[in-house]
Amino acid sequence: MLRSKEKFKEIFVDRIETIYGISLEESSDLEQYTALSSMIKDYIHRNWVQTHKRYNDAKAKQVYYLSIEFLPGKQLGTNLLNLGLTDICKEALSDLNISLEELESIENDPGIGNGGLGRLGSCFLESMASSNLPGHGCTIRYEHGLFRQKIIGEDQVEVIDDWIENGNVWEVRKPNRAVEVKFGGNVKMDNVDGRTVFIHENYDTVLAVPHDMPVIGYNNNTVNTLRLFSAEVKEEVDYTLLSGDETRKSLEYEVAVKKISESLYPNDESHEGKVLRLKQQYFLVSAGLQTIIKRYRRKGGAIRNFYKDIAIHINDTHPSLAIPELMRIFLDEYKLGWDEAWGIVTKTISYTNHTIMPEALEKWSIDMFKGLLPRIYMIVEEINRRFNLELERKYGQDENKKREMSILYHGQVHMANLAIIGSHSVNGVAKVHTEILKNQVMKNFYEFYPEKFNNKTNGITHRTWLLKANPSLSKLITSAIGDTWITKPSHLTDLLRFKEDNSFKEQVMKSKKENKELLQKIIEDKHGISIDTNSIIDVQVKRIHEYKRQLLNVLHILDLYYRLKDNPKLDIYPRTFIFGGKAAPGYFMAKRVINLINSVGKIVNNDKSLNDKIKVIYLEGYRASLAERIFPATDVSEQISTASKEASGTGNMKFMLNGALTIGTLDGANIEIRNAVGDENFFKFGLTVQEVLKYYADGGYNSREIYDRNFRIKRILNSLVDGSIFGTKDRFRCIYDSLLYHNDQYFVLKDFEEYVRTQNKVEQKFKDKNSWAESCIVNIANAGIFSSDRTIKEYAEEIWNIEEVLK
Ligand code: RUG
Repeated sequence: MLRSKEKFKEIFVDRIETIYGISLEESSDLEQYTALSSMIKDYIHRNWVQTHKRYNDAKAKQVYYLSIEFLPGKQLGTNLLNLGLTDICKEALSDLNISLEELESIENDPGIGNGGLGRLGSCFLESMASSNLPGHGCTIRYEHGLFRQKIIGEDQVEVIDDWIENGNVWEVRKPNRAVEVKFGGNVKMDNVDGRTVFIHENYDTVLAVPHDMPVIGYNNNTVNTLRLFSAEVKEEVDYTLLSGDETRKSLEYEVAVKKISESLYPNDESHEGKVLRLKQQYFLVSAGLQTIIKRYRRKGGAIRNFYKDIAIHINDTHPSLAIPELMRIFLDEYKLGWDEAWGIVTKTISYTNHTIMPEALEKWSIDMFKGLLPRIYMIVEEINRRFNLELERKYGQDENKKREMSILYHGQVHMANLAIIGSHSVNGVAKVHTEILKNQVMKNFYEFYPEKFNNKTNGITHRTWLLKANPSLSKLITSAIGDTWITKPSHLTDLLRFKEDNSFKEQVMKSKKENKELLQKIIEDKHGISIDTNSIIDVQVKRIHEYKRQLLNVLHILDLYYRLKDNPKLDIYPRTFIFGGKAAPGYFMAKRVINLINSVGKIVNNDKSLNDKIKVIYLEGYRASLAERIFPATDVSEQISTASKEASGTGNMKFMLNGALTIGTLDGANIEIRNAVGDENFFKFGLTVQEVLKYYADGGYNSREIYDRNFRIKRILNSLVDGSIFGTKDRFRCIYDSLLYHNDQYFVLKDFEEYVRTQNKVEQKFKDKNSWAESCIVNIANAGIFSSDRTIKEYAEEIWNIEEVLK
């Protein structure tokens, strides 16, 4: 019914009238957005029901992807695209003098994630739906996202991200499917019919209310589910009936409950912050598992077959309490014996590691854990006891093994160890990352359970990141090779036939220019800065972190600045350096780097003697929807992390897919990108993983020596503290000290010279338009293997053992 333009218009106008009781002419943009989205959602509902039915009829095994965050981006555009309704919607609205783009811009990006981990989850959900795979997501319905980033002066300022301020049209609230999650209290042991039973009492109950959002497959009538849980009180209290003390207690309880789903990543530096984070983790897994099992039982599933019918994936360690929670349900509620329960749990659960950064390998204090989750703690203790017996059987009394592999050690609960022990599969997210896990970080476990370890290189959904984000390039690709690439991304390699075709190359560059003009408009409107769309658009957008080395990029800009000041006639190709990304609110160094970038921007953008050869822009509020405007407009993708530190990266894949060339270290998935496109289409520099690890092991690096012998580095670093260009003395003292007095932990100075040399190569190549265009095409053509369709197929076949369910 939405397939005819006239019908579309009729339903839309009717929606406005029935929801708001006003005419189209009187309606605001927000009302139009809401009416449009609600009619699209209703349209989706039929396929949602049908998809459930199809899965049930086929008795299909289903996977649930538990993740403390997702990052779906705005839904209206994505849903229209996957339903094949974008064009008709655009035309119908245009007849009514309404712009679809403007309505799309009203929607807030869902604030339920913050970076690569969450976005990966959303790409996976899209690919599962588009591949007809029965797979769903579970997370928390945070009322507030991480924060909205403002740049005021040179600094990041954090503003509350109230993403549901106007409601969330796409969700369906399901209070009748709510479950209870229990915190605190104590566990009493009793004996019933000769069997020990564990009774959890005096606990606080939190109600987990599901809100389901549809995840729509591309053109295939499949609709899977992303389930978000909000924490609510079980019963509203009538305060008129309570005494003063009871009222206080009751109010405190209410506040504590609401806090659980109030905001993403509460500050966990303090003890309260840590307790809240652990509460969130348990809330997610307990609510998720309880609803999964209830549904399974409703459909007649037998617990002993659970692992044959259901796969549960834990995205990083955050949901690893799924292991003891599933044990609790099987032991206490379904009365299974330990061995049987453990057998089912470990065959059901699989785990992905996303980082080797020690601060992200979570550990909780045993005291805190035990107080908050007494029954779960008992189960963890028993898992640990049994695992230690296995260790002893294999290694005898080896204290080193115990220290490194136990779940409980030194007063702490080691979540990664729990995740490995309780899963049947442990995977890294790029080949080199998996090798580092196997040979360094999880070496002991790899020796103990070699069969569990495997690699699944990340991927991105090319439908969102190319078909939706870059319509002009998508049309061009389809005109050259047909449209099968949309569902079979490996077909993009057909483009290689055109890499020497001058007319095709011209069109690719024309499309890039158009995308640069679109981005230029956004930058002009938002920041009042005009950028040269003929310049090299050089972009680094990602979270701000020392290991990602935005600092290396900005030091290179300072070097260019000084070279231009030395010689205003210096022949460099104009370049626009664009940065974007949030720093964690408590991460001091990252925030100083933001300040440095903006300070450098102020200097270079306003210095007339530089003749506009370099410009520096910090894009405020980097998020999924803005990312869709950035990738298509980029020439150079900065992927310059310290080798070994970036587990995979996925931005690198989005840039490549949109025809940007990478300047990158041999880290994470950069290595696989380089292998795919060949050395001549990738600008590699920097220490290798082996070299970095060797320096860490033998302490053989001395950053001061580099400073002392390299005049350019000395000049740049001195400028950070001598007040010569940044006004105040010691303005960036902490950065200076980290590079010189803390021995440059991320090897910025060590890689600097090669980085600058490689940037010169980038410039030379850019001047040769023909060769640049050819490399762009080679990058696009080889991006198919980095589609999440490929990744998800590997997970489905090699980890979850799920199959596509066709009509
Ligand atoms: O930093 C990693 C990225 O390298 C990776 O591409 C992404 C998805 O696998 O996950 C990122 N990550 C790791 N986000 N959070 C963590 C640690 O919890």
